[in-house]
Amino acid sequence: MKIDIVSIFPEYLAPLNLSLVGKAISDGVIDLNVHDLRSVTSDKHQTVDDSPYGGGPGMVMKAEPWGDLLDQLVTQDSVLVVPTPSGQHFTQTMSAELANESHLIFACGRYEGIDSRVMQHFASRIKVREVSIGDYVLAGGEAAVLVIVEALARLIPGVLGNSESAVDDSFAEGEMANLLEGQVYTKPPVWRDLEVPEVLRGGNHAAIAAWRRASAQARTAQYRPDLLSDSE
Ligand code: 6GU
Repeated sequence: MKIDIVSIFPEYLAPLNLSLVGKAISDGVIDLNVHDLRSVTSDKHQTVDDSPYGGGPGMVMKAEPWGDLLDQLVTQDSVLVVPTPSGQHFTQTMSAELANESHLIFACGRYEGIDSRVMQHFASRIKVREVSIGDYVLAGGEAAVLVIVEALARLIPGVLGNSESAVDDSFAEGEMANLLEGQVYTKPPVWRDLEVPEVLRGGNHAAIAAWRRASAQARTAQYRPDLLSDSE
């Protein structure tokens, strides 16, 4: 998969070279490039923003630099992803959809957002998705892109090893679908007087599966009762 990220703070994306995404990049599974929006400006101050039409506080990112830089990156197969608190909620389903694409371009807005004509124009050429990672406001799209790229990268075939498979994840498909993951334990069997549940230390696989399901249901009831079906 090819990923291009456009930002006025390209250094903000440096952590993508670490850990799981970093490994996928060095393995050649992901071809990731970060671009500085200011590289296409030609004025002395490398201006990328201006005051909003209609008045009001804050600044809006200008259409011209975005159009010029995106023109260099866009191909027939590109999907333009625009992180914004006013976008569609990012979910595991959307993550899997994006993981299936061959080319993602992330446009990181700052200030009050990007001139809407940029999204309108590129929507007539390629798929455009405006995406929010939750109900809170960030100062810019960069932190959201770190979240979205890490979430989708682990769904690309070959990125996770067998031992780290994504099939058991909270929000994955299957028997535990729509339940949060329950409690997990490792050695030692007793730590500060706290014991690992007896059933997990035995070899009864049906009993272990039942215990895990009950643990997942209890956690879901505590934190996300909205996810529980009537039968649960
Ligand atoms: Cl994707 N961007 C910004 N700036 N703020 C957000 C967000 C995205 N998602 C939630 N808040």
